[in-house]
Formats: sequence, structure tokens, C-alpha cells
Amino acid sequence: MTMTETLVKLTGKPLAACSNEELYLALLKLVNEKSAQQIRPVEGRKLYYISAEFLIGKLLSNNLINLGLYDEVRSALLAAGKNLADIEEVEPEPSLGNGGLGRLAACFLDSLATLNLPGDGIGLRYHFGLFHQSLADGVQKELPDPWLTDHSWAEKTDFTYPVILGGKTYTARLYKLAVTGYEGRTNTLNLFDIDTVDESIVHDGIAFDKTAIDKNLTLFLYPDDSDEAGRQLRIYQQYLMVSAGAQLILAECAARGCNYHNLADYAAIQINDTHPSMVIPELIRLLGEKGIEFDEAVEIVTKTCAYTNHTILAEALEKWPRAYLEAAVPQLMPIIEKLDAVVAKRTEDKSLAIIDKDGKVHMAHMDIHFTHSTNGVAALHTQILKDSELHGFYELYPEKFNNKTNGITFRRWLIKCNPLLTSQIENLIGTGFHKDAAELTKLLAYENDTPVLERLAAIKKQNKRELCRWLKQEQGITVNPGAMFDIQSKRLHEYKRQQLNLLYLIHQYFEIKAGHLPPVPLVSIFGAKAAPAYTIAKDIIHALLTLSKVIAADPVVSQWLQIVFVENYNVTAAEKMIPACDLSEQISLASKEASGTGNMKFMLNGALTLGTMDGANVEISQQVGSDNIYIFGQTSDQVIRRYAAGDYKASEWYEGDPNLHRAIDFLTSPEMSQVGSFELLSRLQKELKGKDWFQTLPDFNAYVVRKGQALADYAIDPLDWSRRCLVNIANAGLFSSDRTIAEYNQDIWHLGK
Ligand code: 26Q
Repeated sequence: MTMTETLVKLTGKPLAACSNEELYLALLKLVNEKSAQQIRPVEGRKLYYISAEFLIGKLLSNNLINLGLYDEVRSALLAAGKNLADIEEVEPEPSLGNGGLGRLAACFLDSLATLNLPGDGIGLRYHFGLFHQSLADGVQKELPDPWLTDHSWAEKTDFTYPVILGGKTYTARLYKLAVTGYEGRTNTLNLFDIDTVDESIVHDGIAFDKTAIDKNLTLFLYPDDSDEAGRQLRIYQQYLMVSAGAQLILAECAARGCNYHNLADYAAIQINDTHPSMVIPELIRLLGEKGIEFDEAVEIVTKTCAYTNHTILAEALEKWPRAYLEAAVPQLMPIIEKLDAVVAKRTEDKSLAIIDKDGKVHMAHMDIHFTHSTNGVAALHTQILKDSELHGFYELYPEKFNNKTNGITFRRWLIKCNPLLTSQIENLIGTGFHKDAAELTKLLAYENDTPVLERLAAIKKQNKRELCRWLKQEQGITVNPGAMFDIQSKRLHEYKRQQLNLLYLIHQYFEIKAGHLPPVPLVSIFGAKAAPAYTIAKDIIHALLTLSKVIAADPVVSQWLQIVFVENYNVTAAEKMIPACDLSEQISLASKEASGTGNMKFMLNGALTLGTMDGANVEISQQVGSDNIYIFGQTSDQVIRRYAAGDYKASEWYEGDPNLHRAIDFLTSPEMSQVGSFELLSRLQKELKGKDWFQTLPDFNAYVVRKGQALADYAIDPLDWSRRCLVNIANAGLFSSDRTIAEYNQDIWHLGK
């Protein structure tokens, strides 16, 4: 049967007569049928990747590519006058993650299936996912994001599991979503939900009654935790996920012949940050119900589980007051106490205890003691964990610590999002890089090939035009594709330092006004959501939106500078923005960004990085060499020393640098406060002058200088810029998540027989 015939059979009418919605549903069916044929039996060890987030993005095109159907489908549709891109618009993006950690989980699922490894995900089916961001009136507003429709990739099953929350039993229902591998196998993303959730209780943006668990349990991803009911709800969510997940794992293993004593021969469980940490006591509890003694259960669980740390920020490490756990999961508390007693026998160091003197339960501590592996997500990050943040644990268990530098799937972040660049690379070096990313180094043969470099520049220009078209369509904004496109897109957090970029833009505003014109017009593009209760992060968004208007209203400055804030940044927006970027902003305070993965996506798509020596930027810089990246700012050692000394005073930097002084003062100038809110702008100003916890000011000058150099290089020698982009693409192979997953498998999981 031809593809046209197959699709006609699915739609029941000629393709030309179908709506995009009808075609979307037909393609969904087609993909589900094809992917079902690639389900393979599992032998030996199977991975369960438990994560509160799976930021999978739209699935239609990705699945068509992975199943090898993309070209055939596109041609069949074209013949009927239909465009696959339009059909893709019909698909809502599942917003099941905040950012890096959730997207990493999605890339890992893709690589597992592509490498033919048995590995399923376990997570939650949030009805509204993360909020939808609106930027009307210069401020972020949060709205529900109703991504679930009648026809979704996640299929309802009849599998249910009892879960006890606050002493009451609820029923978790399993939904299954097929994860297709590129020329590989099909695995499963298991998402849990409860039937009684009631979407109608959400009102006034994303507010809802936090006490009615049966109605609200899976409404949102990480609901606001600024009050007690919110934090309780988060524990309930986590426990729903791990309890149902653990029951699923035990049932699947038993069905394959496991007698529970040998669980580690059947299952490997990866704990993605501390959000699923309760799986440890929960498994011990469930093994106890199967008749296994506590000591043996501890041993089994330790052999089965491994833990990934994604942060050194103390405030992001989960510590739950004992009273919360006692109320939410009383059945786990005696087990956690017994585990704490085991720790007390292993070490006298009280800082390594699970339950501290204030009665707080440290989830990461439980993970390190009772799993066999703790990994960081980039070389520098793992080193900092060993040297400082987790040093005591490293001394106790040096053999458990290892590094797994993050990666991204090239199928989505090159083949899908950048078809022009992909076909150019294929013309030069063939298609081997689809599955063997290291083959990209073959591109280095073209480093001095002018027509190739010109073609690369032309592709970038084309992608920039496409981004302009999309910005016009989505937000009504007009952007000059001839400008340099500088992009900072990631969650809004003070440590990521969008405020440093803000200060630079104010500085440039003054410079241009003074007649010091830049070598090329600059468009600074931001995409970022702030946590609903994170005041300063929201103030930074407000300041950027306000400055954007001030600049746009200035007839001279607007010729040279434009700020674009992309509303509701998500995977779909990232796929448009990243291929169009010239300069990638990776400017976190050194030591604070565990890895970053956006940095890898930009590099792969031929952008140069402007960054600090933080996270995986360090490894990117090693790969490309110092001439092909713009590094600036304090090193992590300097930062860590400054924190230890406790002698950082923002006010001294503010007083000591006239450019900084001018830029910070401008926040509350008449120009800014006429357009924006004086209250919000002055709150940010006070924070920067008086506190600046993430040391923006000491890096300001170096940032201005380095960025100025990047602009000049771009303007003066476009061909050499293009050559350096090619060097970046050619050296991006290390950052394929296929490499990352192969390392996890070799060192930690040992999947299959
Ligand atoms: C914790 C407690 C209470 C409420 C929320 C949370 C919470 C929620 C989400 C803590 C952390 C997250 C997400 C973290 C995250 O995305 N980390 C990023 O992980 C990436 C993948 O490893 C890294 O590349 C980034 O450097 C890291 O910031």
C-alpha cells in the first residue's frame, strides 16, 4: 500500500478533503500502529527512569522521523495540497516539565530507544502541566495550559494501583505513551493520574483549592509551594508517582520471573534529582509486604537504585519537615527512621544524617546512602560535589561518585528543528551522524572551504527569516533579520543572570545615545518563565519588557538595538529560536549551573557561545578551543572562595564603576518608570545594589568587553565567523545524549542480558 492509500484508509476520505485536525488524528493512529510493531521483549535488566518531569515536546514529527516515515508522509500530504507543518500546529505541546531536568529526561528516553536499550520512564500526567505564560501589560501572568485533548499520545490503560495518601487510599491509573527510537525499539513512558481530578476547580489564573486532594492532585506541575498546603500537595504528588511506580516495577519484574530477592537482576531505577527519592523507602516497604526482611530489602534497593544530582543550590535541595511526611506518608516515616539509624551506625558525622537536629528529612542524603551511584551532570559540577557540596559523602563512599556529562538528542535538536542545516551536513558527510554523532568531526575537512562556509551563513540567514516570520505571526513583532541574533532562553533564575544581560543592554542604550555606535545592529531575544512566587525573577522580566519599550520608542537607539521577549517559552519555541541564533548566552555565575543543555543545542545549530566557565560550558570550550568561544568572568574557584569569605559587597562595585552605576540608576529613571512600574523597578534596583547574591556586578565589565568583541568579529569577518560556527558544529558530537546514555549503561545500569 502506498502512504497515500494508508492515510486514506485511516481518514476514510480523500486527503485533499480532510481538515488538518482529521489528518493529525490519522497520523497519530499511524504512528501508534507502527510504533507498536517495534515493541521488543525484555530480557535481563530493564531501566526505570523515574522523574517528576518529562518535557517531551510535540511528538508527531519526531515520531515520524524516528519511524522513518517523515519523508513519505510529507510527500503524500504535499501531493494532496497539505503541509505537514500546518498539521503539526494542531498538536498541543505537552508541558510536563520546567526546563533542563525535564528536557534531559525526554532526550534520554529518545536515546534509550534508539540504542535499543530496554528503558521506560515513570512520571505524572499533569492536566495543565507547567503554566502558560502571558506577558500582557509588561508583567508575567500565569494561566492554565490545557494540553490534554480527547486524542492524546498517552493512552489510558486498565492498570490501576492503590496509593495511600494521608492515610486514605486513592487509585492511581496508568497511562502509556509510546517512545519511538530512531531506527530502534519502542519503549514506554508510564504516566500516572487519578480519575477524580477536576479541572473545573481552577480559577483566577492558576489558583485552586489546595486541600481537595482527590480533585487537585495532578492538576499542575509543581504547584506554588509558598504555603503549607502547596508543599503538602507536592509530597502527595511525589508519593503518587513513586508508590504507583514501584508497584508497576515489582509487577513487571515478577511477570518476568523475578522472586524479589533478585530484583536488581531485573530492574535498574534511576532517581532523577530528589523528587522521586521516596521510592527508596517505598520499595523497602513493599518488599517487606512480600516477606523480605528490612536488612535484605535495604541491600536490594541499594543495588537497584542510582541517583542523579542536578544542582548545588542549597535552596533547590529538598528537605521536608518530618511533620509533613508524617501527615502525608505515615507509612514511610518508620522506614526513614530506620534508615537514619543505619546511617548513624556507618558514620558519626551528623551532617550526613537523613534526619537533622531540626527534624528535617534530607532527601539527597537518603539517596546517597541507599543507592549505589551518585552522579553529577557535567565534569565541573561533579568535581564541585566531590570537593565541597557533598564532600563528606564522597569521603565515606568515593566509589559511588561519578560524572555523566549531559547530552541532547540530535534527532530533535538538529534533524527535526533544523532541516536546512541537516541536509547540508548530509551532503557533506552523509547520514552517519544521525546515530553516530562523533562523525560530525568529518566537517572539519571543510573548515577553509569558502562555498561551504557561505552556504552555512545562508542557512543561518534563512532560519533567522523563518524566526522573524514566526515572531510576526505569534506576537506581531517585526524584527530585522540582518541584525545579529543574540539569544538567552532558559528558566528565569537569578543565578542564570538574565539581569547581567539587562545591565549590558542599558549600557548599550547609553553608548548608542552618546554616538558610540555598535559594529552591527543587535537583536537580543529572551525566552523565560519565572516561578509564580519568585518575585525578583518576575521583576527582571518586567525590567526587560520595560526597557524593550523604551528602546523601541527611541528613533536612534531602535536602529541598533531591539529586545524581543518570546512569550511562553517552551520546546516548540526553542525549536524555532535555536536554529536562528548567532550568539548563545550562557552567562550563569560560575559554579551554579550544574550543566546546562541549551548551550549544547545552540552550539550544534551553529551559534557561538558567550559564556562563563560553568557547567558544560567548560567542556564545550575544551572541545572547540578558546578561539571559537567567548569566555569571560570569574572562575568557579574564585566564586566559591568569595562565598566562603563572605566578603562580597555589591555596593562597592556599584560605587566603583561609573558604567555600572549609570546602568543600575537607569532602572528607576523617568524614562523607565513612565513606561513601567516604579515599584517593581526599584525593588530590582535595590536587590542589585544592596545584595546581588549571584555576583552580577563583578562580571559586568568583562561581559561588556567580551560581548563587544563578539559583535565586532561578527561584523568585520563574516566568513571567519561562519568558519568558527562550523568548528562548533563539528565538535558537538560529545554532547549527543546517545553518548551520555551509553555511559550510564556501561557504568551504572548494565541493561539487558
Ligand atoms: C524543588 C523543591 C521544591 C520545588 C521545586 C523543586 C525543583 C523543581 C525543578 C527543583 C529543581 C527543578 C529543576 C531543576 C533543573 O532543571 N535543573 C537543571 O538540570 C539540567 C539537567 O541536568 C542541568 O543542565 C541544569 O544545569 C540544571 O539547572
